[in-house]
Amino acid sequence: MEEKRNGNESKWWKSAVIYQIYPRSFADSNGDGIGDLQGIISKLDYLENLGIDAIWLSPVCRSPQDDNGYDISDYRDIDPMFGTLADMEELIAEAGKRHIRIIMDLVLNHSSDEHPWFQEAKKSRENPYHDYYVWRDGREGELPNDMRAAFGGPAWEWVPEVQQYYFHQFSVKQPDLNWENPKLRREIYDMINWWIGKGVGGFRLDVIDQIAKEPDQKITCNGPRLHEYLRELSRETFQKADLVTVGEAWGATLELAKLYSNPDNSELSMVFQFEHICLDQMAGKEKWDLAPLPFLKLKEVFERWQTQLHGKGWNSLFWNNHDLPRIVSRWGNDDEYRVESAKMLAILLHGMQGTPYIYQGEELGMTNVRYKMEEYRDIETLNLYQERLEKGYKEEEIMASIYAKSRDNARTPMQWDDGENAGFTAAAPWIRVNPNYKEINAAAQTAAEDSVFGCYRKLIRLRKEYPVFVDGEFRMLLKEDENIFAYTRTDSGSQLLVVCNFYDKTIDISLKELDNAGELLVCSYKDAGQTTVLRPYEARMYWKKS
Ligand code: TEU
Ligand code: CA
Repeated sequence: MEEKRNGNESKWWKSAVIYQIYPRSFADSNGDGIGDLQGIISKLDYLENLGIDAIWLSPVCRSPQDDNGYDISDYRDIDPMFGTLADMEELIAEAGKRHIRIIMDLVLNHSSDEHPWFQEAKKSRENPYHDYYVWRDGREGELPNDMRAAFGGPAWEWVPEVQQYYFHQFSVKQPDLNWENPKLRREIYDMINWWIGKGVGGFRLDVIDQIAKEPDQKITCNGPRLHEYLRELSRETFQKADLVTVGEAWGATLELAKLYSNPDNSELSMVFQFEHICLDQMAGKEKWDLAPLPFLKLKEVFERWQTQLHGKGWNSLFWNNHDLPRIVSRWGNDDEYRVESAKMLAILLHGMQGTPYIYQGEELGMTNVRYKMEEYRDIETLNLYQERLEKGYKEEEIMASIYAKSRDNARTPMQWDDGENAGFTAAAPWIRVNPNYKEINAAAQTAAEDSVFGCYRKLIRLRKEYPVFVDGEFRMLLKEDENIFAYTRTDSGSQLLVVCNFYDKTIDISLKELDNAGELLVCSYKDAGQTTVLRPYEARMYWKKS
């Protein structure tokens, strides 16, 4: 008989705000230019002051760092670059004292080719670990099919020792794991339960919608056995503790999200879906093929996910992560209206239903960078540059795409103060610090109520104070308006009203809900201004008893 599952109705993570740390770029404690666990421990008071409830750590397990840790060679040890298992246990304990949970990033779709499993698997077809990975017979130079890897090149790599190809959706050093193999799945579950035993508060599941791949049918996302695997994974691990789990699912649709985040807790708490994130690229093209943001489409996407998951699942709410450009540069204004637009984007997102995620530096209004090519570090960016040069793209075209969409935009060091290297490290940083750190840094903002930091801290507190943030029903207003994003959230006893000018023009707003809007909770400007006029990037959030 299946264990009784506790439903997800009243879970802690429904009123929580989760902060993502990219450890390599957060805080360096030992002067090697790379962020580490002791560095994070030294910043827990800052995070407690911000008011967040959990930290999602990008991977810190042993890794050759081909993809900055998303290529794991030992799932049960910490990479010496970040510290030791003892440091990890100290971080879990110290965060716990501040009522902050630690969420591990689980990379279960693939391992590093330096993992002992793969080192064994490639020795022979009879090796007991051979079928932990996805192999196809063939002849050197005749690929099993024309599938391409996300970081460029074919998705197949020849291994002479076994006269076979192995499948890799990402880099050649990230061989895909074979989830059809129950022995592999058991190894994964045992490892997860080992981390649960260490007191982690949850897991982020890297490209989890790709684990049921079927390369012979050229299927990567949403394979036929995906939800079977997820239900088994949840049953064998996550349901044993009060955890939050969030799956990265670039291929998620609303219907699939209802499976992933089913309130019966049969799979995960929620997923990161990317429909809004993919709007500013040319249809059917890559993220590098830039297009203006279709604002009405953005509103339609948010309205659909807010209304159709209400009571049927749970949304994650995010603009940023370690793979995405910084939102204030992408869809705000990182020049004259950087502060106002960063706050507007925060107010717009944090009024919605779901669990908000703050990516390190987002709470400061950190921006994108425009570096010389030799200053970029990300494998995806470096491969893109070479690939498009070889295809004959002009250098300035390629750089325009890199400035707009490189993952390194999110990976420049956290800007702590206006001292050397922005207080991130005493050594030469692994990647250059954004030169605007003298103006944009935590020290300049943590004491200022009207800073971007102050706005995020207020929004986090409001989510705990007003139940309507968690339970309120979403209703879009002014659907056809080309500049204003406005909505209400309503529960039995109150209403939240959010009105945002998404652009840099001052506009008059005519909205009956403004006539009796109630208390102004937060605004992207210091003063409230005129009720029916929205200044550039002006956002306001009102609350009233209904
Ligand atoms: O990202 C999955 C993924 O598809 C992204 O790499 C996306 O394709 C790309 O960023 C779009 O520009 C996850 C991790 O978040 C990413 O950091 C890893 O590189 C990737 O998986 C492989 O583990
Ligand atoms: Ca370090």
